[in-house]
Amino acid sequence: MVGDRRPVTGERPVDGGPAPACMPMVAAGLIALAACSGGADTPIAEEGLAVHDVRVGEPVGRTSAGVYARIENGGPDDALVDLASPLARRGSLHATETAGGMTTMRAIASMPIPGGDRLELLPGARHGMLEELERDLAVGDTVEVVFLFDSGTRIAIAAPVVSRLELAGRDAAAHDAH
Ligand SMILES: [Cu+2]
Repeated sequence: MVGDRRPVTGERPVDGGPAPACMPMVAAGLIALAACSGGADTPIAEEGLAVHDVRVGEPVGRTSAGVYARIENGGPDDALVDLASPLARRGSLHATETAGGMTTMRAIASMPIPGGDRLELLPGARHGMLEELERDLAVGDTVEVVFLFDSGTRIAIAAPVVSRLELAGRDAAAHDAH
């Protein structure tokens, strides 16, 4: 025991960037942990941008993989403009569209996130992609995904590769809650 005087720790990383709040190995502090435990309908209490619940989908055809996340913006209006990863030649942002029974993905340049709002990247909806993967990814691997914002903010998250079954199950459960 060290007595009742505890240091104030971890509310913001010392480099000034937004906290990668859902990474368990980062000392993200009580504010971030509380935010991580909240679902999509909880108020956005953080300052600035925070990226939560990042998952990389099991690659389809081995060359590209979807990226799914919940991004919360407790600061001024911003926009997600790109993704990057050391394991991919490039990233992209996609909208999923269904017309005449055909589902297609269309690249989009920017996904706005107004201040006080959130952006959800979900299977079958708006999502990110890592393209031209440098190596095979397997379920259980960890991939660094960097989220790039219009403001110049960059947030790097170590994200798990999850199976398509798990992606479908989680998002079905999330939609049931609405
Ligand atoms: Cu896509």
